[in-house]
Amino acid sequence: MTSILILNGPNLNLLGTRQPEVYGSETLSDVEKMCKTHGQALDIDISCLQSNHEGALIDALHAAKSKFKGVVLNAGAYTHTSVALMDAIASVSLPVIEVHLSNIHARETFRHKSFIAPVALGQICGFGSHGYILAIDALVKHLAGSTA
Ligand code: DHK
Repeated sequence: MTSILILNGPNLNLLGTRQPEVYGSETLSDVEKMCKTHGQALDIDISCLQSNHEGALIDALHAAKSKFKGVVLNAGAYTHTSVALMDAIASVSLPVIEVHLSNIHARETFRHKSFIAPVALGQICGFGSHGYILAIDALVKHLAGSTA
């Protein structure tokens, strides 16, 4: 069965209470449940992980290589700062889709730069939690195409 990792970075554990006007009122657990339910409908296995630590996210990407067919990644603020995460994604050669709840391009200029984008399959932002569903669908379609 195809398996996908949903990987969330710093502060996303606070979803629901963290700036709901920007990030929405759903909790991370709500978002993860929604992803898992969507996975069941598509007959794919969805695993979820969140960490506030850059190294833990890198370790998760390294480990993902042998366990998952692709990753949906919201790296939070590390998106805009982390060469190490960019290198980890490039090193594992797994398809990674970058997701953000908010439209990072309509926010402060420091959020316009993504170190993830150049090594990601694509970027989805501005659609709230639905972005994770769009990313899963895009990844599944990509994986079907790459094995056809
Ligand atoms: C989440 C964060 O934590 C921010 O640091 C990013 C992203 C945007 C989001 O919209 O999901 O800048």
